[in-house]
Order: sequence, then structure tokens, then C-alpha cells
Amino acid sequence: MMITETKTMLDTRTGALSGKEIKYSDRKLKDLAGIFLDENSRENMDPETLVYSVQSYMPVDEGTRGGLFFGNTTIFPGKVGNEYFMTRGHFHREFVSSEYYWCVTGEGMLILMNTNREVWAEKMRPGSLHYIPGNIAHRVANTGIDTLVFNACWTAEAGHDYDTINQQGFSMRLFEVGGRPQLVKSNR
Ligand code: S6P
Ligand code: ZN
Repeated sequence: MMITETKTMLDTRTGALSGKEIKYSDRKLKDLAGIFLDENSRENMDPETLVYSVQSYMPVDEGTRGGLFFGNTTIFPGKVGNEYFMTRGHFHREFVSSEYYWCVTGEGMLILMNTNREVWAEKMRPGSLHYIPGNIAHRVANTGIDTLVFNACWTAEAGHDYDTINQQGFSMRLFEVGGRPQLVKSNR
């Protein structure tokens, strides 16, 4: 058997992926219309502000039975109004497809919502491990003053449903209230 080097590397101290198969995407304030509650504040901020960036390693085609994907997400510190910078959030198209998140650096909150629109959250800090059942919507907010980095592993069959969140949002949002993160009821 030949012995080879893997072409893909994960820096376990920083969470960063490297290698030519890694895909990169950036989400700036201009890409996140309708995601934060306070659209006025978002429109008054620099549209080029980077909110989060994602690295993805997808060694098999999307939809491959039994396949696994891996990701690294960096959320920058900041707020739109009083709402922390966060990911768009999504349901998986396949409700049987679960996911792991684990925090590498920074502090934040994993916001979860079931199909009855009940919301809860788990604190993220370096080393915290989060199991996300396949039918639970998930988004992450950076509640700290430094960047929040988390890695993720999900199935190639999962698929992403962003439309439901775009249309209905989460039923609770994470705001800074009196200097602390607090979940607050929201219509969208
Ligand atoms: C994919 C996984 C993550 C997110 C990333 C960005 O299933 O949950 O890699 O894609 O954290 O969040 P979002 O909601 O914009 O895809
Ligand atoms: Zn996911």
C-alpha cells in the first residue's frame, strides 16, 4: 500500500482549514438584508463590513449517501443595532441529517429552533460541543469582543433550507440587553 499525505489540513488551534479543495465564502452586511431585525441600522453601516466567513470541505458530491462535510465558520464581533453579528441560520432539507458544531475560539451562542418555532440556546466557548438534531434550525451569534470560530461536521445528504428562515425568521432573537446576551421574542 502506498503511504500518502492528506491534501487537506485542519489547524486544530485556530479551526482553519487549508488545501486546494477548500471552498471559501464571505457574508457581508450587504448580503444579509432582512436577517437582522433593525434594517435601518444595517443600512446605515458600511455594506462591505464582513460579518462571517465560511470554509467548507466537501470531498464528495452533495447528496452522497453516507458522505460527510466539514466546515469552519468565523464570525466577527459586532452588532446591528443591539443584535449580535450572527449567521443566517437554516434548517436542513433532510430532517434525518444531524450536525456537530464545536467552538474553537471566542464566545457565542448557538440558537436553536424546532418546527413548532420554540427557541432555545446553548452557550459556546472553546471546547464546547453541540449536537444539532436534523430537524432543528440553527444559527450562531458572536457575543464576545473577539472573533468566534467554530467547526462543523454534517452529512452530505443534509441540504440547506434558507427560505423558511428568510421568510419567517427565528421566533426569538439574541440582543445585548443591559450588557448581556438575552433571547427576546420576535415576529420575524
Ligand atoms: C452547514 C453548517 C455551517 C453553516 C455556516 C454558515 O450545515 O451549519 O457550515 O453553513 O456556519 O451558516 P449559514 O446559516 O449561513 O449557512
Ligand atoms: Zn447546518
